[in-house]
Amino acid sequence: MKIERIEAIPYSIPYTHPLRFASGEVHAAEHVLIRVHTDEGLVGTADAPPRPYTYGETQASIIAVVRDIFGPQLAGLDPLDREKAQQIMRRTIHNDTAKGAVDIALWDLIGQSLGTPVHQLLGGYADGMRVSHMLGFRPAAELLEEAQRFREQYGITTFKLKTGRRPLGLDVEAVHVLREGLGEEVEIYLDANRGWTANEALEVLRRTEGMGLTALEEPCDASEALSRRRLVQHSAIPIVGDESVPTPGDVSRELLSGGCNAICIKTARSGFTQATEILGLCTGLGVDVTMGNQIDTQIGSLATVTFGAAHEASQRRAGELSNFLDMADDLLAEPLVIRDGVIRVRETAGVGAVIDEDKLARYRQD
Ligand code: MUC
Ligand code: MG
Repeated sequence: MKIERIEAIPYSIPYTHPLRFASGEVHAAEHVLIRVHTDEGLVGTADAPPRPYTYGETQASIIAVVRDIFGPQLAGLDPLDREKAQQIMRRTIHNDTAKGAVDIALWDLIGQSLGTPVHQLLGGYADGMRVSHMLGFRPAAELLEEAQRFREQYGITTFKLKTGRRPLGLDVEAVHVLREGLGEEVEIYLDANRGWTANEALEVLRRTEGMGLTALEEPCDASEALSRRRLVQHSAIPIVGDESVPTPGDVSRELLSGGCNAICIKTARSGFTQATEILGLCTGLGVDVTMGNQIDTQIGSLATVTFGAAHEASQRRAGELSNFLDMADDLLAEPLVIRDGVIRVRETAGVGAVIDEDKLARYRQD
């Protein structure tokens, strides 16, 4: 089996309401659908969600790097030669989301050609993951209403609260309102997307002590090296690296320099191959991981659960798998289902992301 060509299709699907956080906001999923075609007629599928304000990738940059660089360089390769594909893409630095999607599409082809679900090829540990729902910036009362609704409707009992606002009291109030309204049993953790300084983060941790928070993600820019190390040393809860650690090399640097002591893995930017390397690094060092969300569609969330459920260490914590619920529509032919707070992996060959072609025709922009 040989790779013939790689398609990169831009599309846009609106959100039912804007999702806001410290580093940006989204009103529509303006993503790129990646399709790797082979000479045997198999097609590998994945989703690339550009985050211009985080990684500098845009729809146009993803299309250009796939069309002009990765597509021609990978043509003729057997999708089973994963390490060759990795080495080819590694020559070009950055462009993590484009690389991640191509890698997932290649795994999809491998699974299809072997007639095996990819979650089994990766590790086959569990058949699903508990879901964590991400709450964007909103007034505290609306956040509580959203969390209660998601608990009732989907059985979700883990929430990631977007923070990083000033004055700090806004986020401190939101934590108190959520904890009082949701009770002790619900897990709450924070993600500031670099919105604070390390010292402001310490202040927030002081003002939320006793609230049972389980983690604080990307409190400040990782380049604030000394203050951030002080924060990590003084925090009673894990400080999670997210956008500071897109590659295994970044993970090593931040863990060894004390910039964080837990890692968010996102298949959207690491694919399955680099996510495996990052997970090995973390389990080897005894560091917790969370399966994060790059504001993924159902296609992206299916990839996250496929990887996350496959390994013991990545399914311990709830994975961020539900923000497709904020979208007005999706491209997946058979929608993902959240039942009793859990999303299950697909037992079909490959990853299982079959596209609804009518919807793709409606939302594609090329
Ligand atoms: C997160 O964990 O930071 C916000 C932007 C993005 O790319 O991912 C989200 C969630
Ligand atoms: Mg984050």
